[in-house]
Amino acid sequence: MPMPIDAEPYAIAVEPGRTALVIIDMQRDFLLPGGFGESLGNDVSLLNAAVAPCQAVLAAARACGMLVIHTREGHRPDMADCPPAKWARGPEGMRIGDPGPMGRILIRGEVGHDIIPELAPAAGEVVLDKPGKGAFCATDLDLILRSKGIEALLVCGVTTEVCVNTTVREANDRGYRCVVVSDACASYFPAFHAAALAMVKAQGGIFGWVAPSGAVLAALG
Ligand code: C5J
Repeated sequence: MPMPIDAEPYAIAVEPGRTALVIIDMQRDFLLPGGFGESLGNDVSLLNAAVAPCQAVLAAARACGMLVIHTREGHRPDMADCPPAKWARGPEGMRIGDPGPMGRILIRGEVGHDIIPELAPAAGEVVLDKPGKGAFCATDLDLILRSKGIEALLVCGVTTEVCVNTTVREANDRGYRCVVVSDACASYFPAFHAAALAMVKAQGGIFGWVAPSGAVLAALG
């Protein structure tokens, strides 16, 4: 049964069985002090506004049996999958792989790399480790989605202009219809958040649709 979502630039109907909720990088390393986000000089508290809307959309998606995918940006402990050009960002001693208060920054298996407890994945949900900003780069996400017959994505997470936007662009080019849940995404830069949402829905929805969590909840409800 298609669910119409009151979105911009126009309403979009999605079928729960052919739609996945993708929650991007709601990791301690981005949301809490001492992680990668802060190591780059950001005020991590700005991201926390997205937590409650994400929780609400996650609960609704679970209730209607939707496929849920949680992504985590990070690297192998030996950092074989971290390109030097990425590693070299940020001040020395606060780079990917360096020790921080939550373990080595952005390294798989460390406390900081994991998803915040408020959005902990449930048994059976997909947890997708990605080395890049986009969730399709060097991962099996496309294979998972196609194997499950998914054609539309509800996208939440952080940050709106980096990993959310990159993933939506990758997904759009692969033929998925994407709805970005505006208040369930956040950025260290409010202006970038607004611009990133505007880019998605501009020109008749050039990369996808944008809807607040209230509209998504009303549709899933
Ligand atoms: C960043 C992300 N901002 N998850 N990662 O480096 O957006």
